[in-house]
Parts: sequence; C-alpha cells; structure tokens
Amino acid sequence: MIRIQEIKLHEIRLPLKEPFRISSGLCTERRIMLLKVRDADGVTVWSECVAGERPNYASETIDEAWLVITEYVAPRVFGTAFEQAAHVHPALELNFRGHNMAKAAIEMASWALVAERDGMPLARLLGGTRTEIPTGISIGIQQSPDALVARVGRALADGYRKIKLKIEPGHDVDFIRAVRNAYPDAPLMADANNAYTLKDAAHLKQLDPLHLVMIEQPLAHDDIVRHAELQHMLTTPICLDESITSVDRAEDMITLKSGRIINIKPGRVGGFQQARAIHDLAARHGIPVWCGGMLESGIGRSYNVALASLPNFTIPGDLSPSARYWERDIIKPEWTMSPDGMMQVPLNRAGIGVAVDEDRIDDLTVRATTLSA
Ligand code: OSB
Ligand code: MG
Repeated sequence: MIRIQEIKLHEIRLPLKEPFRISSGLCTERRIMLLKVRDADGVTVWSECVAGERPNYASETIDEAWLVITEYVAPRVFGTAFEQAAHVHPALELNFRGHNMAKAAIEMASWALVAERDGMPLARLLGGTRTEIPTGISIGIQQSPDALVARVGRALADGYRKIKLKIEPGHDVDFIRAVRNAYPDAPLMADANNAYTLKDAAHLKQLDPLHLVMIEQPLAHDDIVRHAELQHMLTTPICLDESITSVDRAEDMITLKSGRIINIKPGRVGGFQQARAIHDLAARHGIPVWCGGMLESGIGRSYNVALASLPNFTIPGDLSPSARYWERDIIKPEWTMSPDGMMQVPLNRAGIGVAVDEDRIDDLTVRATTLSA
C-alpha cells in the first residue's frame, strides 16, 4: 500500500553554467521545485516537478504547479491507500484535467516510495533492463554557425552519443549544414520547439540531405494533424515532443503517421504509468523512443535515468551529466559519463539511486511549505 502522509515543497534556484536558448525562450537560471514525500511508515523520497519558469514550452509553470499541487494534487492522494503506484495516475485523472507536470511530481514519487520501501532500484521497479545508458546533449541556439560548430566539437570530444541542435527561422539550415560539413558522421538532430508552420515545408526540406537522425516538434505545440502532412513531405524522421501529452496522443501520432519517433518526458505525460504505456505502445509499433530532459537537477535526472533503462529506449536521450548544467549538483555522487559517452544506471542502491544533499537544498531554498494529510 502507498499512503502519502506529508509533502514538503521546496523552490531552489540554480544558475546554468551556460545560457540555454530555444526558439521559444531563454533560460539562464532554473527555478526548480523539489518535493520531499513521506509515507505513513516514515519512508521518504525526493522528487522534482519539471514545470518551467515561464509557459513557453508547456502551459504549466512552477508557480502554477505549486498552487495546483497544494490545492488539488496533494489533497487527492492524502487519505487514499493505493495498492500499486500504477493506480495513482487514474486517481489523479478523475474529473481533473491537465496539469501533467504537477501530477507527475507526486505520481513519480509514488513509484520511488515503493522502490525505496521494497529495497529495489527504481529502474528495476519500472522494468528497466539496461545497466548503462547512452548520453546525449541538447545545445541551445548559438550566435553563428562557427560558434555552433565549436560547441558541437566540444560535445563530440566529451563523448556524447547524440547531439541535438536547437533551431529557429534564421538559425537553422546554414547552421546545421556547417556542423554537418565539419562532422560528416556525427549523430545529429534538430529541435525546433514549434518555430515553423506548414508554409515552411520547402525550407525544412533542405534539411533532408543533411541526414539528421530526426527533427523534433517543428510545428505547433499541440499539433498532430499537420505534422502528418509534413512527415509525408520529408525523408527526415519527425519526432514529437510537446504534442505527446498522453498515451492517447501517442496513439494518434502512430495512427496518423505524424512522426516516426517519440520523445518521452515523464513529467509531460503525467508520470511513469503513462510513460511506460507509451513505451510499450511504441515498441508494439516498431517506433523507437528516447528520454527527453527539462534541465532537471540531479533529482529529476535520476527519474529520467531509471526510465531510460527500459528496453525500447533505443536512441540516446537528452541525458547529460550534472557538470553539463551546474557548477555543483544537489546529489552525491553527481551524475557522470564515461569517456565513451555512457552513464551508469545505479543498481546497487534502493529507490532513486542517489543520495540527496539536503544541506545544500536548504541553502538554496527560497521558499518552502509543508502539506500534511
Ligand atoms: O524541447 O526538449 C526540449 C529543455 C527545456 C524545455 C524543452 C526542451 C529542453 C531541452 C533540454 O532540450 C534537454 C536537457 O534537459 O538537457
Ligand atoms: Mg524538444
């Protein structure tokens, strides 16, 4: 049984080592919501809500999620005994629309509570089979093609197995062509974060000869129909990110042929129950999946690493080590990668697999509140 007794919310501030610019906005410092969740037997786990500072990626923001967790998500799990972690998601969906990231923060903590309590690594509880996962890096929009080529060169030297380049109109084909010319065999992809419309199809077609592994979410954040039309015109596989908010949307994508690859972010889809269902659906249809990122702290990253250890995560995710993002992370040891670009799945420890640096979290906390059953 899962009986959540207390949830402590923390907001911390963590400056990024390098500014991260995507087509819809710039981030230089993360505002991160962390949750310390305690069950009726005193077992505690930390989780992270991946809602951003501004509603430029998804509609949810940290301030909104803070309110929604306080007013609606926490009250709904308090006082309920869930037989399995998989039962939390349906309970949070009943007459409760949207707010996937707020819901996921507690849904994912429920899985971690079970893992912690049963002395099992979270990765294994979820059905993960890998002992190590390939890393990838998502590189923000740079000033010039030369600057991008230099940044990609550093990432390749670091050993990353996939290099994702953020694009927008004016910073796209010429930039990617420069990188391709410099690194003919590098595993490159582009992510547009909704910066284009179908009118740009001929322009985007210029990416086809640059043999990208995929182009991620070129069209509107909630579109599935127009992506099908675009996919029909491109040889480059389309990967959907923003549009896939549930297993139903993944089914829509597959039915309409709106893309050939899925980026799964557990926070975006409301947690692990949906993330696993999307993974299984995609596997049945021969659609590869990979785990996206939301510039998480080491705590949110541990949930992504556990998910990425499932068998159909066959493409390297946006999973980079702590030092790519932060001067110092909030976990010990920090997430690291080997020179050949692999990250170890922590299997010799129960729960999320890393120790949380609570003193550092206390130092970084700018607001906190305690919710109780
Ligand atoms: O579109 O995948 C995205 C970060 C914030 C919001 C949206 C996205 C991203 C990334 C970052 O690409 C990936 C990472 O966490 O390293
Ligand atoms: Mg994306």
